This record gives sequence, structure tokens and C-alpha cells, in this order.
Amino acid sequence: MRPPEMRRLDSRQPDFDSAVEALTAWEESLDADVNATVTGVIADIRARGDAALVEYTERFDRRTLAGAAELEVPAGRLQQALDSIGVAQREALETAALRVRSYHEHQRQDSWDYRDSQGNRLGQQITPLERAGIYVPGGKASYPSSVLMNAIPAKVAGVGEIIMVVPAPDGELNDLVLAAAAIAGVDRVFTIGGAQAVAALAYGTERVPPVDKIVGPGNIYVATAKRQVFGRVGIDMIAGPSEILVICDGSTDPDWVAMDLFSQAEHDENAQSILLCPDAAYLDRVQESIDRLLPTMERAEIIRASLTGRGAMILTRDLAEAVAINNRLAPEHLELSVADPDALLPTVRNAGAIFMGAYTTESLGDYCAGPNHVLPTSRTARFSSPLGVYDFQKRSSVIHCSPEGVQELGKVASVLARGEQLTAHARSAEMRLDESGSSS
Ligand code: HSO
Ligand code: ZN
Repeated sequence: MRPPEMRRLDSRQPDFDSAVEALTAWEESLDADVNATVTGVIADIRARGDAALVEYTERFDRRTLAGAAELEVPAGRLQQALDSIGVAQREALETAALRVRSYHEHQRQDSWDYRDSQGNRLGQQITPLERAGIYVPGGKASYPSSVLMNAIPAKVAGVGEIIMVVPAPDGELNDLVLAAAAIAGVDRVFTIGGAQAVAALAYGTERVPPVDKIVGPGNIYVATAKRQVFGRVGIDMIAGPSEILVICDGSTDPDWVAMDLFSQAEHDENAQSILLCPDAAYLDRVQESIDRLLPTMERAEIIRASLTGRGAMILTRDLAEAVAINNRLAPEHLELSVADPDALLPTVRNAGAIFMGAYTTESLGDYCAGPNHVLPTSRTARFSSPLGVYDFQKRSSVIHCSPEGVQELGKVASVLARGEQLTAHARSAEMRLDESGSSS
């Protein structure tokens, strides 16, 4: 196999701006057929509930079911999975879970209030969602680490019940996924997938309880279904292919950098790995590492397709320019593989997660450092954040006016309401004023 030549760009080249623009070109195809199919599936689940859910599951997952009861994984099965996996896997999952929990505990928001100068109390009350649904894909992207990353923030937020759905093609279930669910504190698991699972979570069936929010990645049918049920329930985000952008000053072992680029490339042919460095000779050295290491990789074909398709090496004038380009691309993961990452950190505006220094490979963040690995992709890091406890907590405003405190507010509200010709608003405020007759 010929080694992959990554696209080379130079920030001094005349068409550099449009070359960077071209790197961002990724649109999840909004397929009209998929959209129509999903609309049909959702309508069917709403109309026929469990009966439809059983039919779709039999058809798409090649199963024979006696009834909807068989779609729920018995409670004891999670513990059984946990007992069945190897000690090393179990200990690693438990360590990761502990660390992810500690990190997310820092994110918990508390209710607050204060008193204004007139004695009114104003505040914000935090309430966890009652029920959250977690979608876990079947097949090659069925990651136990993602079960931890989705369920633990919900648990820390205090969500009342966590419902997980995961398809079981041919009846096969991944024990590591079930073990992770047990460790994370998932309450109920259903072996359903696709748009039908999203519809069941959004609307509920006789068997599957309706949830308030659906999180977790999935294929185009799942993503389309999440878009369609949004509004009825909350959703986390629509995740695009994984992305890594590495900024190097030339001091990191090029083999390390090559492997970090591979680590996201191996997720998917459409994943994007980009390297920025002000030293052209160093880019050559990383390319040599890629050529040498790629044949040793199990997922060599996927990595090759990703690196040659959407990957790039960019020669920059200096590190400051590298950060400026990063800010334009707003990647999911940014590695600052430089001797002094703290010097660059304050200049980073857009990145889902920032990995500091040569030792902090992104893969540690994927599994066990503590922060969440569900991150904004496709440049959405410009305006959105990692999945967190705040995604499972909501806020209610609290207003408590005293008899004295209402006097000034009542006058202000009355004037504004009359300006809007909303007389009932005005009078309800005025009735509470001392000088008003209470029925005027
Ligand atoms: N890097 C992925 C998450 C993951 N990696 C799961 C390994 N397992 C998110 O972009
Ligand atoms: Zn990963």
C-alpha cells in the first residue's frame, strides 16, 4: 500500500484563505429520502407504540420477539455483564468512571437568590431533568466510554431516571457496553435502535417511558430522528465526524504526533486530522512517521482514507498564526504540542477540548482524564460546549415580591403595560399598590 501523502498547505501561498475554507467543507447530507422515511417511522411509533417497535426491531435487527417485554434488558443482566468482563477492563472502566464523575461534579450548578434594595427576593432554581434517554449505537461505534460520558453527567445532575437504548443486531449485545451502563448508574436498558428508538424515547410506548431529553451519537437515521423530535424533547447536538488539530513547535517526537493524527482518523473515513507547524522540516519528519507507522495499524485503510481525504499539514509563519487558523477551524479537539502551551492557551478561542503539552494525547481525554468526550464538531465549537452536567439541569426564575417591594415595581410595570395597551397587566400591578383601591 502506498503511504498517504497528506495535503500540504503554506499560509504564505496566495490562495491560502480559500484552501482553509475548503477544509471546513463538511455538510451532513440532508437526504430527502431519509427524512421522509424517518417521518414515517416516528408517525408509526406514535400511532401503534410497542407493536410497531417490535416490528421494526425484528426487521432491522433480524430478531424474533415474543413481545415488547423482550425489548427490555432484565435488571440483573447489567450486573452479570459487569461480572463477566475481564478484571483489567472492569478496573479501567471503574477508574475512568470515577475520574469522569469527579470532573463533572465541578460543573454542578446551584440555585441562588438575592434581595434587591426594596426587599424583593429574586433567584434561580436549578432542577434536574426527570428522565433522560441515552442512545448508544450498535456495531463498530458502540463505545463503552461513550456510555460513561453520556450517563455520568446526567447522574451527577440528579436526573431521576436514565433510560439507555442500544440495538442488538441478531440479538447480540456488547457486554462492555452493558458493564459501563451498570457502572454509570443507568436505570433501564432497551435493545432498540434507529429512528424507532428515538421516536419511542420521545413519545413513549406502552413499554418505553417518554424522556425529556435524548443524548448520544448515531447514524444518519438517528441524527435525522433527533432533529425531527427536537421541540417535543431536548437533544444534545448532532455530532459530525471526529476532528483533531495539532499545533506543534517541532519539539514533540514526530511519531507521537503521527499517532495522534491517526487516533481520530481511525474513527471514520470522514474524520479530519490537521497538523500546523512553523517548521517545514518537522512536517516532513511527521510525514515520514506516518509512512512508517501506517502499515502497522489495524484500521490502516480508514486512516489512509481520512488523512488523504480531509487531512492537511499546514506550514505557518509562527505559532500565533497557527492559533489564528485553529480559531477559524474551531476543531473538536486541539492539541497544543508545544514546549509552553500556557503561553498559547489564552489566545485559543474556538475548540471543543484543549490538550496541553506533548504528553497530553487526545486519547486520554477520550477515555479517562475526566472531561467529557462528547464535544462540538463541524465548527460548532464557535458557539457550543462539551456535553456536561448543565445539559441535564434546567433553570427556573424565582420572583418573590414583598408588600413594600411591590410598590415601586408595580408603578414601573403599570407604565410599561399601558404603553403596550395591555390593560389587565397594568391593573394587576396597580391593584397591589398602597394608594390604589384594590378593585379599581
Ligand atoms: N474521540 C471520540 C470519542 C471516542 N474515542 C470514543 C474513542 N472512543 C469523539 O470524537
Ligand atoms: Zn476518539
